[in-house]
Amino acid sequence: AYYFSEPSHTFSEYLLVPGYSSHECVPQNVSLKTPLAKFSRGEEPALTLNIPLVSAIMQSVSDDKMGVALATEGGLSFIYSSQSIESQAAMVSRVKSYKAGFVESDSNIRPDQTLQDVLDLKERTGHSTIAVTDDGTAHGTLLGIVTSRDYRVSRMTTDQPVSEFMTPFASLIYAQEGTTLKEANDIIWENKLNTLPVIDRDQHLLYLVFRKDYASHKENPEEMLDEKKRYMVGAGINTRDYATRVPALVEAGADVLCIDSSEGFTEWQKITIDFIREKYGDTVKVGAGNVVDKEGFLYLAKAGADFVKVGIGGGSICITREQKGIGRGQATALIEVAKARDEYFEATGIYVPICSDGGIVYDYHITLALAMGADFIMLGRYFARFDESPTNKLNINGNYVKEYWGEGSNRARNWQRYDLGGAAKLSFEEGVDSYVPYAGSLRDNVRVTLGKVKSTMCNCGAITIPQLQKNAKITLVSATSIVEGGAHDVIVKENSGMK
Ligand code: MZP
Repeated sequence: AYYFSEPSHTFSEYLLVPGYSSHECVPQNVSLKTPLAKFSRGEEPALTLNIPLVSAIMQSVSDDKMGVALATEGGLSFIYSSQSIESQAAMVSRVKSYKAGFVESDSNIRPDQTLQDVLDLKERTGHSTIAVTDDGTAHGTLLGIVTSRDYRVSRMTTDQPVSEFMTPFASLIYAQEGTTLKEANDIIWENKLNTLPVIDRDQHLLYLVFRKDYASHKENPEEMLDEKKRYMVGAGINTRDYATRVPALVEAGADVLCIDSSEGFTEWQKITIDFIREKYGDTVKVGAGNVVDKEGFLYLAKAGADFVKVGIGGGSICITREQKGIGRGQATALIEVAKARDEYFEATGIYVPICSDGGIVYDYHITLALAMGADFIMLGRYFARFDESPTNKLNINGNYVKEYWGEGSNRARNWQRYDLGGAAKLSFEEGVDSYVPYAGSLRDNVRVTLGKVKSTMCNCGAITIPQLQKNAKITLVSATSIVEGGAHDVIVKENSGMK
């Protein structure tokens, strides 16, 4: 047998050591843009994510609702594959045909933020319209709209007739005072409008709602009534029925596929990738995995995977390590695979992004995973806690929880994920059925999480993910210093602090 010389470690055994932060190292300047599919040196990646988070290929996590919510924030869901081809393809096409809000998909800011904040946000996000709502969310009541045309908040209370404020392409449909951003957006979509005046009871104009890309289309308003914004979405596939599942998902509009398997260092994965390359060349992007060492990574990279997923046995609902005795501490697996990815890039000029899958417990684990070389992170438990996950919200002993179960549990019975050939069945469980604490909306949580990630990146002197990967200083911590890292030697008041 081969013995690894080091024990394998997990995220909680590491900390980041701060580096020098220049005055430009502020969270507002941080970009979390990251490649999703492989690219050659000097070229731009064909697919990128605006935030490095993807949701797990699981029944209890990634359906079309989750797909829309996460894509709105700049991430991506992989719609679960342990369902019929028809229903999975239908979920994909529902995300693709979602009537993405023109304004809803823009950034919203709170009323207490200054015009300069709005302008900074517009600059950073490239949005042509920023909505100001009373609670800073897409569901809040509109207070004003900042457009790229004149950079002013277009809230106006005036005695002048509405028509004086109408642009040549403005509609004759008005929304009443108190309309929420979401409602205004729905009216805009349903009526194929580009502008919606919102008026008070006396018909005075309160504000105009512009569709997001109004400015770029103002010379040719007809053009914008054929096209609509389409969210990116991924989909899981397996190494059994790919010959029929892949074409259906491609037809439904999936932007990227991923072979969903608990153990990816297998010929089945190569056969599946070969099928896709023969039928579609490089036009269909497909990730593979999961692996936990250099050998596994190289096998899948050479087989033509567009990205490689890392992690065996670290998922919160996973009992693979207990049942089969296979796996590896997630941090160690990631560090080795990231090194292999960099060496492969040096040798071939092809950068194959890697995804750290499973085992994220605290938000800082995300930052650590990025620093250790992950290009993006797949999370199950994290997303299962939100309103948008497909599972029931229950009240257990006075606390709200959501259900969350593994793909290898008897409930999901995703035998294809654990398939090693032979008769098709799930012969023993590798996952559990569980509850996770309910945590509210995806949007609010993702924003807090990414706020922490950006802040830590700045502490490490990095405003991009590649800079973090290059500059981060990471230390293993002793068991005693882990204790020192939490509140200690005090009596913590109830409800104080956070998980
Ligand atoms: P986590 O974010 O909940 O810690 O882990 C999610 C990951 O666990 C998934 O992306 C998948 O790789 C893995 N998973 C899903 N089901 C099982 C199982 O039943 C599992 N064992 O390990």
